[in-house]
Amino acid sequence: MRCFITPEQALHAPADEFFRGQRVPCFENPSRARFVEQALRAAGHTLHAPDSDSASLLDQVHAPRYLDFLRTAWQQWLALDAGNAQLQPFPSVWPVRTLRSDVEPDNFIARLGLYSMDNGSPMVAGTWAAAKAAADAAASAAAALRAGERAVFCATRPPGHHAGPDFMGGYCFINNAAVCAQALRVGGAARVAVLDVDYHHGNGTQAIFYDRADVLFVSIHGDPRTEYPFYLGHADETGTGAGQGCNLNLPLAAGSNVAAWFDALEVACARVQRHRPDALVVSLGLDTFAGDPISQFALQRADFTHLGQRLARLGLPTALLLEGGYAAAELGDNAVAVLAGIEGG
Ligand code: SP5
Ligand code: ZN
Repeated sequence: MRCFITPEQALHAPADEFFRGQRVPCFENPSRARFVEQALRAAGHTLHAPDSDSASLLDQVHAPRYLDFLRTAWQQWLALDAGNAQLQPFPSVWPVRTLRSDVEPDNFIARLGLYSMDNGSPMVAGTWAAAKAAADAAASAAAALRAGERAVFCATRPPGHHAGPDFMGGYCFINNAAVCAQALRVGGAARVAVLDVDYHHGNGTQAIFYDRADVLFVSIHGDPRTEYPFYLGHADETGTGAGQGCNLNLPLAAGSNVAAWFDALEVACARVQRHRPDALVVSLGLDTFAGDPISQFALQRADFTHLGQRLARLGLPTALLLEGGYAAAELGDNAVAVLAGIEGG
């Protein structure tokens, strides 16, 4: 299978994030991509650098003022104080209900809050370069499908599915799945389906396509009543306007067993087929793994192969994009298991 990797991923290496009031080492770190790259090589997959530029697509899924902020955020942070080079900026204030988000504050931390959904998306000097490279891979995956590939995998980070039209969140900055889906549309696909199997609801992808009928969004995830991102991902979110009926959330209680997960996958696949898409984008979070340190589903290695086999049975040109998955040392073998299922099934 054609796989894309980005050396720039190593440039996004924040030291820590907040957990229970303490700073802890980032779960979403460069070792994840290294483990995946190693496992792909060992399994004989061909690895490529991106060969498409996502620049013209970014404006189609994100607000220009958000992209301007993201591109220059680190320079803005440094301009405040040269000592900031060794520090991670975190937001501490957000424009929640009754507050205005139309006026950009002059204060950097206030702008960071305006463009963030949480304080869980630490940023460093190389974040933009890494995020842009991952988006380039997503655009390249779409181009490869257009050129006749049946399946493509982006072994990239940072992930993207929590990033909304104008905000970062959940370790995500640019919504790679949205970039890929939009690239497929621009490239001639009349309808695209995005299937998000990450443990966490893909709130950003849902938001970007919520009013559109051309891009179906289907997600299987931990129930947001107890699981991140908490404020979106419920079953009654079905789309709006022209997009009414083109959003399907399948939340499962934290701790749900593997059988329940595959039952939901059947419902998801049936909905994807009813959309009659020309291509499929899979937000491939592997944090559904039993050994994941921050998630609570129970999939084992063999289950990832079964997932791949089920996806193959849809018979669609498919772009798979790595999202979460924090049992880093097992992430590569779990990703390879999905690809084996696709190629064998
Ligand atoms: C892409 C992706 O998977 N993003 C996930 C972001 C989750 N951020 C919140 C992490 C909260 C960790 N809670 C740990 C509970 C451990 N018992
Ligand atoms: Zn996740």
